[in-house]
Amino acid sequence: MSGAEVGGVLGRRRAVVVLLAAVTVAAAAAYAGSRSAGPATVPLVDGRSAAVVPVEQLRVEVLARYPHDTAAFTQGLELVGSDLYEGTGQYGESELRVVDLASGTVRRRVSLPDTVFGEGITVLESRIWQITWREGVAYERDRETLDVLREVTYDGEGWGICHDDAADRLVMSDGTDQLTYRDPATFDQIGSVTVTRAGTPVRDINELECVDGQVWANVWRTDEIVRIDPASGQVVAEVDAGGLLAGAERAGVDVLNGIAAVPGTDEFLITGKYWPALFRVRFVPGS
Ligand SMILES: [Ca+2]
Repeated sequence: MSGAEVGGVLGRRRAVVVLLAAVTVAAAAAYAGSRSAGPATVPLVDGRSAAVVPVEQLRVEVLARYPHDTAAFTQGLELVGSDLYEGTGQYGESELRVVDLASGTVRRRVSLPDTVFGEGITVLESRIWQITWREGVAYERDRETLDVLREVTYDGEGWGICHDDAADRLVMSDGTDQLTYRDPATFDQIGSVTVTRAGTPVRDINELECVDGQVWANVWRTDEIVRIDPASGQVVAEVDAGGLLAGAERAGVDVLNGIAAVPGTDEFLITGKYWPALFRVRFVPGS
């Protein structure tokens, strides 16, 4: 190859690099513009629209630390009195457990079939709903015996579930940006909403907790917990829950997952899949 040819190749390469850089800058500017401007409203299922709301920034204040079973692939978490109800996942390892909060001792446990991957749980007065990942089956259980009373089927995946006392409906996530509303007696779908933040859909909504008519949610593969207005689907607050485990404790653990309100307080319990600890926390302003 001659010097002229080399120069020509280098010149063309330089031109391509300059062109790519220009395209990248333009795309970034367009993205930043769309992010900063954002949509002013989000559509609602009834045809109306809601104004996009600002997102409150929260951080975690740790109040106490309890032991958590490092064999528990936590998928559902709710507290009733001192009984911590925990649903776990993985094929061949899925269970529903009743755990003593302070000691972490498992008081009662039932296993799911090896062919079923357990996901979220929610405790009603005398019953418990436990959903499954890709099996399309929800188990209705007796709260005392944990025995299965009934199995119902549903379409799509199952990730998180909670019972919205105020509206007397189940709220269910499926890994997308959708929350599905269900009849707590029949499990029939009665509505849905798209979760958005600053007008943009938020996917991977995972374990849920219904508190005072609001829905708190883990976002899969992040240390983020969001509070969702179930009427509009909008994220109204986001919690940075990073840094709870010390460096050495993070070996072998999976993601943050599991949020349970402490009834009668403004406190929550949070943990993660295979985490060695469960934290009693309060969400306070600050980023
Ligand atoms: Ca929960």
